[in-house]
Amino acid sequence: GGAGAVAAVDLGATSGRVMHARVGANTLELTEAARFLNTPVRVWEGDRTALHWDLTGLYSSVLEGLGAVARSEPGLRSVGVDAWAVDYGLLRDGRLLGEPYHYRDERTAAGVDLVHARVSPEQLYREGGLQFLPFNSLYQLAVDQESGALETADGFLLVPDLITYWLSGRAVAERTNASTTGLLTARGAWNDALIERLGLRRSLFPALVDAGTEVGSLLPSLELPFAGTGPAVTAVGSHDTASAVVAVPMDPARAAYISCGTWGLVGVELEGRVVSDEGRAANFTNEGGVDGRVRYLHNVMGLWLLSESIREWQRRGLHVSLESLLAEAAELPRPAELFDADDPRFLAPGDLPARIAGWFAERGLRAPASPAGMVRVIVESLAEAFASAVRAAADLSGVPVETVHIVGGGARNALLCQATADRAGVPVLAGPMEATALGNALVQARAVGLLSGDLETLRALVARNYAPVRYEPARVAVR
Ligand code: LFR
Repeated sequence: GGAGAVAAVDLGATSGRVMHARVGANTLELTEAARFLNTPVRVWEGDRTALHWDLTGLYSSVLEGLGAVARSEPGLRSVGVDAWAVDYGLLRDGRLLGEPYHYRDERTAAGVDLVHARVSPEQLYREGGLQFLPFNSLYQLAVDQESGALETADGFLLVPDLITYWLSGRAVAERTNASTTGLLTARGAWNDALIERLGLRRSLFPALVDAGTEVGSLLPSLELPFAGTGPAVTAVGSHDTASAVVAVPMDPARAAYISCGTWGLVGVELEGRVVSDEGRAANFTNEGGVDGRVRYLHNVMGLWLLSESIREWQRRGLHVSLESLLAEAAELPRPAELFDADDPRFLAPGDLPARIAGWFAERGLRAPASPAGMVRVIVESLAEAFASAVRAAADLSGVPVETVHIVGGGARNALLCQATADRAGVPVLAGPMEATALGNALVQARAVGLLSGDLETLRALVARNYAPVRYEPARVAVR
C-alpha cells in the first residue's frame, strides 16, 4: 500500500510526546505534534508524602497532541500508546481509583519481603524470567493488598493500557508490558498459580493481547476533529523499551543495544528465554518483545543520574544546563576513579551529587568538586556500567557482540557514546533518538497494512531513513 499516517503516543519518565508519523514501504517520517514534561507529584497520605504520577495531566497533554494531529491529518489511520513499565492504575466499575504510584516511591521495599515470604526469588525467576527490581509490579501489588487498596478494586491496568482504555473504552493488557509485572508464564499467559499463591484476585487482570492487535477506535465522546469514524486504537509494544528495540537498526545475531533514556536498558534480542543461575546473579531480565522475541537485558541507572543531579544543582540556585556541563566535562581529563552506576542507592529522587560523594567517601576517595567534574564522572561511570552489561549480555546469551547500538536521548550525548565505545572496545552506532516513537509507529503501520514484513524488514526501513552516527573505540583499551 502507499504511505499513510499514524500517531505514536510515547510517555517516558522524564517527558512525553505525541508523534505524527508517515509510514509506508519506503517512507518513515516523524513530526512532533506535542512534547510535554512528565512531572511526578508528592501527595500527603496521612502518614507520609507519596510519589505519584500525574496521569490525568499527562492524558490531557496526550489529547492536546492528538487534537493537533487531527487538524493536520484528519484521515489518520491509527493511534498507539507506549509508556514506562511496571506501574499501574487500579479501577472500580471503570473508574480510576487514584493516581498511580511512581516506581521510585519508597513503598515498594515492604512488598519485596511480603512476596518473598510466599515465593522464593529463584522460583520467581524461573517462571517470570525477570531481573530483580524492587518495583516490579508484583511487589507493588503486594503492598496494595496489605493496605487494603485491592479490596475495592476490580481492575488493573498498566500505564499505557490505561491511556489506551481512556482513548478507546477497551481494557486490555498488552503482552510486552504485562511481562514486566512478573505475573506471566514463560509462554506469555497470566500465571494463575502464582497469582493465586500471592493471594491476588485473578479477575483483576484483563485479557492479554499482542502488539499489533486492533483494540478499538477513538471514543467519539473525545470529540477529536478526525474525519469519519476516526483512527483505530492499536496495541503497540506498549512497554517503551519494547517499542525502542523494534526500531534499533541492528542485526540481533551480532549486536547489542542500549535503549538510553531515563534508564539505560542494555542487552540483546533473542528468540527464546535464557533462564540461568548466572543470568539471575547478573540480574538479567527476559522481557517480552514484539513478535514473540525476548529482550534479554539489564537495567542500568541511565540519564537519570545526570537529570537528577542537574535538578539538585538548580535547586541550590546554580545556573547550569546539561548542554553546557557536557561541553565543559568533555575538556576535563578522564577521571581515575569511577563509581558503581548500578548501586540501588541512586534510585530514589533527591540529592544525587551528595549520594555520589558518599559512595566515594566510603572508600576514602573524593568525588569531583565541580558540577562539570561530577558530570564527567557520571558519564564515564555510566559508560563503564554499559560496557560491562554488554559483556555480560554477550557471555550469558552467547551472542557475539560486534557493535553496540545506542538509541533514545542518550544517542545525542556524544561524550557518553564515545566513552561507551572506548570502554566496550567495539564501535557504537548512535541513533535514532526517537527509536521508541518509531517502533510504536512501525507496529501500528504494519497492523493497519501500510507496510508488511518481519522485524528485520522494519529495521531495514529505519536504517535507510535514520543513518546512525558511528563512534570508533579508542585504540588503547580504556578500563
Ligand atoms: C524505561 C522503563 C524500563 C523499566 C523502567 C521502569 O522507560 O520502561 O524498561 O524498567 O522504565 O518502568
